[in-house]
Amino acid sequence: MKRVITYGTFDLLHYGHINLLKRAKALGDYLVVVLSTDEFNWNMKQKKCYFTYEQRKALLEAIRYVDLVIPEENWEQKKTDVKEYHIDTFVMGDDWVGKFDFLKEEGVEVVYLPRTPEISTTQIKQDLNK
Ligand code: C2G
Repeated sequence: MKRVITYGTFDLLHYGHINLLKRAKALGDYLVVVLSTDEFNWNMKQKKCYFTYEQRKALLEAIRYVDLVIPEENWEQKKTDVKEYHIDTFVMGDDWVGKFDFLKEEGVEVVYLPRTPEISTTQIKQDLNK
């Protein structure tokens, strides 16, 4: 049982997120998604989410590739998360390339996947405002 983990806000869920989750799940058998809480988004990522944590969690739990959704409350929890959830592989989009290589020291494979081009929550909001 190969266990994979990934992190994100996943607000205004779109096909770029789905592509990431699909490819992450394909790297193992069980996918843990660590979902940024509203507080973490606002205080640490300066992101104002359209959907609340509970709404974003429900959306993610409805995705066939996702096995478990847990909260992301700070930048430091990754080291403990990978131990607590017996993670084999950590996956993020390549906008984060290199940022989490320290997890290799925990015996975790670190994989950065190409982002899906042209789609982003920011783009969606801009297009809707036109
Ligand atoms: N993503 C993607 N293609 C896009 C948009 C997003 O592959 N067009 C990926 C991102 O690279 C990320 C995941 O989808 O791996 C979630 O994206 P966000 O919700 O924007 O996540 P982010 O705000 O980068 O949070 O501790 C890490 C942070 O929580 C990551």
